[in-house]
Amino acid sequence: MTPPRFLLVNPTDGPESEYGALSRSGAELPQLGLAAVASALDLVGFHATIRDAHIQGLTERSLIDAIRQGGFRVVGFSVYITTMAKTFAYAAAIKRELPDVIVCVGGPQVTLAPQRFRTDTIDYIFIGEADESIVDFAQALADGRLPGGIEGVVGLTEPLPDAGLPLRLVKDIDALPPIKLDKWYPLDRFYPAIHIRGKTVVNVVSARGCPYKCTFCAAAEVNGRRVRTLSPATFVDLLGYYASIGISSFIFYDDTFSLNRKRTLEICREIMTRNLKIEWKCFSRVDAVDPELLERMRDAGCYCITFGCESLNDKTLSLLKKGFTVQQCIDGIAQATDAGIITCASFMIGLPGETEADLRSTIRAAAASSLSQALFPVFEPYEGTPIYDLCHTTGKWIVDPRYRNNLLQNQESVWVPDTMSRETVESLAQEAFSTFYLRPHTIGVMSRLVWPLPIERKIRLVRAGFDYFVMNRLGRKNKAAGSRYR
Ligand code: B12
Ligand code: SF4
Repeated sequence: MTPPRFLLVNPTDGPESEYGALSRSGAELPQLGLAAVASALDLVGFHATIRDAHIQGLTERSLIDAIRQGGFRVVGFSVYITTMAKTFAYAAAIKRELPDVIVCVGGPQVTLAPQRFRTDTIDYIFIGEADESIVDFAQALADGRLPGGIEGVVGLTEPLPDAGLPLRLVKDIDALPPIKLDKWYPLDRFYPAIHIRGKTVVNVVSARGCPYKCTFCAAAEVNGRRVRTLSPATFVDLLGYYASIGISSFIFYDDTFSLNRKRTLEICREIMTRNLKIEWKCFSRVDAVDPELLERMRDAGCYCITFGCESLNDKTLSLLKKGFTVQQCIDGIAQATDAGIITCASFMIGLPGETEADLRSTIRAAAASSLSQALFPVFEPYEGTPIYDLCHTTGKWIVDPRYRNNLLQNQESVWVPDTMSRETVESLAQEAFSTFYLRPHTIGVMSRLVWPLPIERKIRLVRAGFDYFVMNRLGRKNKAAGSRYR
């Protein structure tokens, strides 16, 4: 039997479909999940090719042509909430023209809502981490068997309980092959968010899983609560590999990079000992940093941290089960600023039970803080998270949640709480951005931030500001706001 060849697709339309008027500030980065799957297949000798629809272009026609020309037997899509509709359209096109090609799906949205993918155009659904299940799957095909009974994989004819299947997670991620993105993607065609330093920027993950129970977040539902880590040496080997091919700027996409203080210090020490001249940005929690740790991180190249604050209102933080208080947010941000690290915080606007007064207090506190950057997206409930269920009794949907709820473009509401009107939520989201970015402190910080950036990113930043603060507003004035969910 000829070994099956895999075509792995990121079906994204790029930041335009995710961020609307803010798309110029957004990123298109190589999809790590697909690269993990491709690396696992490659290690055991199966062929895989990755295609990013935004960077490399993709239409239904060109997809069919690519499958024919490449002799691919399996096409796999990595699905986020934003790419669900596109995935269904591509899958239908494949089944129309090439019914013998096996279509499979994996990724966060599939793990969170597997039942949505129970259609006759999708042959196999992968739940959880697929680094190991994809190998079992490929081996079955190579042996001439139809894959069946594989943990973490459901075929069209196999039962899928309403509650879904247990996640398949990799126990020892240190034993997985390193994800070397340059093997799979034309790295120079991707681009990071506007504030990221460096010309070619690479995203890496050093741990999987999150022990926290924030009610709005899908991270633990996708990668489980048990944290599994790469050893500091393995992780820094990967950074060293990229440095050896001329890449010195990184985004560490761990959910909470400094979760384990000792390990974080070891990674920083390893970077310093090897004298790697790199700079990196990471994501963390305000209660997972302290002055000494932050200084070590800065010395090892950390120039920016994004904190998931979500709100600067204790009532809302408690509803979200964030596990920290407003004061801890203010302190964590101040400590990072004192260490000379650029700080960014993400907030959400229009949460269940939130009132206009609550939101105004968050906006005021963010504007009074030492934060360098802040994001104020309208809250979007993700299926498979605890807050999603709460949303059914505490507000109303603007779009039909059964089919898609990624209306977040241009900060438009997907769902609004009973405590505020849609107009109030959307205008407060705009007000938050204006209040924060048009204050002298932010303008000063942004100017210093922008100075070392490559010229094309400076231009993107200016155009993003123009799109958001001028064009988006003009567009909005002409648009009647009302529910599109019937
Ligand atoms: C990095 C990241 C991003 C980055 C980079 C994405 C990229 N190009 O890789 C950026 C900033 C661009 C991003 C954007 C968004 N993200 Co994001 N992101 C993450 C983050 C922090 C890590 C993802 C990651 O790289 N993990 C490491 C890899 C190895 O794991 P993985 O991707 O899960 O892949 C494994 C499995 O899922 C599976 N798998 C994945 N793909 C495939 C494909 C096949 C064929 C198979 C068989 C298996 C398979 O196997 C892989 C290996 O084990 C997660 C949080 C988390 N802990 O998951 C959120 C997360 C995935 N993002 C989320 C969201 C909401 C978004 C946005 C929709 C935000 C927005 N409103 O715009 C956009 C959508 C992007 C898009 N393309 O459509 C949600 C997912 C919710 C959902 N239902 O989709 C998460 C869980 C965070 C959260 N808020 O709860 N994101
Ligand atoms: S918001 Fe952050 S800390 Fe909370 S569950 Fe998600 S990844 Fe973990």
